[in-house]
Amino acid sequence: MATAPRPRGALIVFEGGDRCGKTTQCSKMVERLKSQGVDAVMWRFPDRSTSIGAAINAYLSNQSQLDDAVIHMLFVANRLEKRDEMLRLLAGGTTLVLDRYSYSGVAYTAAKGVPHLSIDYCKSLEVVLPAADLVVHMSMSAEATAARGGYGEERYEKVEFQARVMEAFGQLRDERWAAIDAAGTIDAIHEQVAAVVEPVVRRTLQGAVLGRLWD
Ligand code: NYM
Repeated sequence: MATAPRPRGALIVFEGGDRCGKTTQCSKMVERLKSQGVDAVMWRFPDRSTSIGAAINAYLSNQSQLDDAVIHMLFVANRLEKRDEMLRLLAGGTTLVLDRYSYSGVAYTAAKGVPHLSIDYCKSLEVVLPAADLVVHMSMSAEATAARGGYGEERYEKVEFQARVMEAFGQLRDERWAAIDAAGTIDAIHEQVAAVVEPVVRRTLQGAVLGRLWD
């Protein structure tokens, strides 16, 4: 008797402004899924471990200056260089939990207000990437994140800019988005996150089709 193909993994994306607690929530969610027997891994974008990622890191830590279009392309390339591995993992049944994805790419660049780097143009560069099954948007005001430890160390960590990033995220919101108030305790936020993530993971394992970004 032929064995049924292994169901694909879910693509779960966490988005939000700087210092909103995404990384903490991503890793807690992955641990929770694993404890339930779900094959899950966490990735971060930018992936600073590649040579493209090293150039991005130098820019973010103010060690280099780059044209806005160039740094945008580097962020895009940093995701595209991971595309094959993402598709392979998802097809093999691994659930990927991403700490940032293309939504950050579009929102942070759009927040710069450069006319030739519009939201639609930025979106068009990444249509070959897989769509998220769920975007968990950790929502917090720019003023509240600014009060958190370490704020201001990296480029973009300025209240006025972050407020524009929040606005741009608002324009990307669609039916796959779940907004979570990121201002509570770590455990309380985790419970809210789990309540939106777990049904999507279950649904995906039951055979939901993997889409393409922005379709
Ligand atoms: N960022 C992140 C972008 O500007 N474009 C992107 O495509 C991505 C993925 O890099 N300020 C910005 C958002 C953050 C910074 O910080 C990455 P962190 O703390 O590693 O998430």
